[in-house]
Amino acid sequence: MTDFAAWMQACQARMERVLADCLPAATLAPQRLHEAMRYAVLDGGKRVRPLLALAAGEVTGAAAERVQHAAAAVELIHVYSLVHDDLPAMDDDALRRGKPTVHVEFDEATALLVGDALQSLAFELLASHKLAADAATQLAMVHVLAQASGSRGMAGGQAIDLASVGQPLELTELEFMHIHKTGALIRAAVLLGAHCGILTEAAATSLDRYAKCIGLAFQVVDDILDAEASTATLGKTAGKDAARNKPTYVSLLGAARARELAQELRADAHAALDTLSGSTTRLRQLADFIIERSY
Ligand code: GRG
Repeated sequence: MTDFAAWMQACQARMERVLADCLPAATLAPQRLHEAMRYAVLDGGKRVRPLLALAAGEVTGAAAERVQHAAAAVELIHVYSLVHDDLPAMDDDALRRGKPTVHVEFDEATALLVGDALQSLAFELLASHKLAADAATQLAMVHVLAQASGSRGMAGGQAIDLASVGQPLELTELEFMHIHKTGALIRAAVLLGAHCGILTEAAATSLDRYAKCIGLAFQVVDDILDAEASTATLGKTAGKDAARNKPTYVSLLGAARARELAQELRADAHAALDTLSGSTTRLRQLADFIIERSY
C-alpha cells in the first residue's frame, strides 16, 4: 500500500468513528429516523470532502482533532444532498453507495426528514466543538458552510441542474451550474479545514484557487465515469446523464477533450499550491486521486 493510500484509509476510518459518534443512536427516539440517518451516512462513500478538509488543515497546521468535526459537518451536508437528490421528485434513483437509496429502504417522507436532520446536525457540529483559534473565525466557518450549501451554492446549483434537463447548455452555463452544485461544497471543505489552523489571506486565496480547480475537475471526471463506468463499479446507476438527456462535459466536449480538461485542471490545482509554505503533499495527492479515480 502506498503512503497516500494508508493516509486515506486512516482518515476514512477516523471519519467513520467521528460520524458514528455524532449521529444519534438508532435506539434513541425517533428510532426510525435515527436508523435512517445512520444508514445514509455510515459505511459508504469515498469521504472526499472530509479528506480535503483534513489535508487543508495540514497546510495551516491545524490539529486533526479539530478538523474532524468541520470535516464531518461538510460530509453531513453532502449526504443530505445525496438523499434528497435521489428522491423521485429529483433524480429518482434506487441505488447509492452500493445500497438501496434511503427512500427505497425506508420511505420518501423519512428520506426528506433524514436530509433535513443531517443539515441541522452539520451546523450543530460547527456550533458545539471548538474548531478555530477564536470565535470570529469559527463564526466565519459557519458562514462558509451556510453559503456553500444554500441557494447561492449547492441548492442553487441543483435548481439550475433540474431546470436544464433536455436544454441545450453552453459550456459556460454548464460550468456555472457545477461551480454551484458540486464545487461550492468542495471549496467549503478546503476552507473549513484550513480555518481550523492559522490561515493567512494569501493562503486562503491560493487554497480557494486550488478548490475551484478540483471542484470542476471532480465534476468533469464524474461525467466521464457516468458515461463510461459500470453501475457495479460506481455503486450508483451509471449512464443516467445520457438517459435523461442531461448536458455534461462529455456531451458538450466529447470524452477525449473532457479527459484533457481534467488534466489541465489538475495542473492548475497543483500550480495554485506552489505559493503555499505549509505541507501541501496531501492536497496534491488528493487532486491526483480525484482525477484518476475509477469510482
Ligand atoms: C438536493 C440540495 C440538493 C442538492 C443536490 C450534490 C447534489 C446536489 C446532487 C448529487 C448528484 C450528483 C451525482 C452530482 C455529481 C457529483 C457528485 C456530488 C457526486 C457524488 O459525490 P461523491 O462521488 O459521492 O463524492 P460519495 O458517495 O463517494 O460520497
